[in-house]
Amino acid sequence: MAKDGITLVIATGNQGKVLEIQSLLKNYPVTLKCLNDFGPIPPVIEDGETFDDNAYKKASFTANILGFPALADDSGLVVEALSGAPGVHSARYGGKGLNDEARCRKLLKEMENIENRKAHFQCVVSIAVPGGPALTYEATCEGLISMEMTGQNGFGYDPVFYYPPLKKSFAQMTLEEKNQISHRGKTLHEIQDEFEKILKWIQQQLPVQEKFDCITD
Ligand code: ITT
Repeated sequence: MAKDGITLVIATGNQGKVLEIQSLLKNYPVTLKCLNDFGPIPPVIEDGETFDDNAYKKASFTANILGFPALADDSGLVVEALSGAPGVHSARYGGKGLNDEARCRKLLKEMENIENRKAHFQCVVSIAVPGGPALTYEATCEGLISMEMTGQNGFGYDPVFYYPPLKKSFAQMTLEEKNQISHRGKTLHEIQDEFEKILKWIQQQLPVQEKFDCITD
């Protein structure tokens, strides 16, 4: 499918998300850019109380600063036995200094001796235009917190999130397998279904480019 004039910025600093979103939108008529294609921009303060709040903040902040429509994802792992933690704080669980592996280990430690392993990933995607409104899509994926880390693929909590229908952790899946069933994959599939309408909506929101004639003599 030919790309058309609309540029959409994938507004995330998380490379794992970039790869999944690029793969899900690669055949659609839009030019995808990521934050690395631009100079450094200030970080968004993610102080919203919900995934919706934070997704909207990231999308509209990026669209306003860069002047292009932007798509942001706010997501996280919601664990039933931990009253929904780490939830909206998934990226900062355990404190700022931890990496993905240390956060997984902390979660497994918290879950030691807990029988109820039920959890779900939640994803909210917001698509915003500069200075204007935003569209919101969301989906979840149910699974279990495993007893140990398994698999090498993906990012974040993938090694501790076991998906019973495929008998694999997210980190044991290929990108394509994960994108079929994950919270982000399902959200992006909904977006794919409406993509033509979304592109029309974006076009209507963008200011009309004025044309100026040059005087050459
Ligand atoms: P951006 O805000 O720049 O998009 P981030 O990583 O900080 O990057 P979030 O604030 O949405 O993103 O935090 C989401 C965290 O939830 C993420 O860092 C992972 O730890 C976890 N997470 C979300 N989706 C995941 C997935 O598909 N697999 C594993 N962990 C995931």
